[in-house]
Amino acid sequence: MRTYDGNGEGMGMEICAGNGSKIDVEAVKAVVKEAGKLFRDREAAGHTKTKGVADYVTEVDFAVQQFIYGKLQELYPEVQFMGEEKSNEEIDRAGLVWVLDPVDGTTNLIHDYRNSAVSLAFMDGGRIVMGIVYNPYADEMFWAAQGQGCYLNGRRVRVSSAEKMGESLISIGTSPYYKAMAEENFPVFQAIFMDCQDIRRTGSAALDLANAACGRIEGYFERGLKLWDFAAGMLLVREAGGLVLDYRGADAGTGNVSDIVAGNGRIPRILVEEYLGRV
Ligand code: 2AM
Ligand code: CA
Repeated sequence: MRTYDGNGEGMGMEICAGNGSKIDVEAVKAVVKEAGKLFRDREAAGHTKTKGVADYVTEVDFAVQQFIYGKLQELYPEVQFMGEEKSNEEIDRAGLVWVLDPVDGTTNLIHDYRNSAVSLAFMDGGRIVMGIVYNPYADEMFWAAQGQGCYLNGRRVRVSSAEKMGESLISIGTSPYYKAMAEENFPVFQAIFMDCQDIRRTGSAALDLANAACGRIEGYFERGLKLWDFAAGMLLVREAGGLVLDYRGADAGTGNVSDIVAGNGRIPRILVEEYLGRV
């Protein structure tokens, strides 16, 4: 990937993909922001379907996906579209792909807990080259492109510099859709809780990663995340100077399902070495 006018987040910023396609960053952000208005529809949020254990979808999820899909198809018909609420069997990962989670934090949305986001990544040849996480409740737009840094509402952000567990706020992921793992997971949460400043459980992987990218939390981990949960947030964290690892301490990849340990430049290593490596 190459970028035009390489001054980070500027007007007229474009992402140039391998095949000559040009993505207008501001236009894509505008589409995502517009879609965020659909989160306000409380009636649609109340119309739910169960996809699996603790795994739900609402009419808001479908509406957001349909809106973004329609707009991006109009703007970039050559780019494939992977979305949580559709079949993705035909996707050729060697090409250009949007990876969308229309609502990350669906359980929060159902409860009007106001901690959910749109997560949109752009992949070129299997690599994530742009990521957007938008929290419509706080009107916070996180954006990163490969080699360009990470930005929150236009301001450059970086991960925190904490090096010790005792000064760290850690967001835990309970993997509620794999309840059988609770017996292994909860003792680990307890061990981490005893050593860190405090723990949080937010219900949105994309926002946990965004919050790590801008230094609000030092670490976040969860097993069995799907690519659309973490694709955009992973780039945010890395472009903000942080780590996104798997449970063995290797750099996390872009597989369809992954265990993720993310955060600043130090705490994810401690989490893997002292707590999670044994899971
Ligand atoms: P969602 O809100 O888009 O469903 C909460 O633990 C995190 O895990 C959220 O980011 C949530 O995304 C995601 N999640 C929910 N169900 C999942 C499933 N079946 N597999 C993987 N991730 C899931
Ligand atoms: Ca979702």
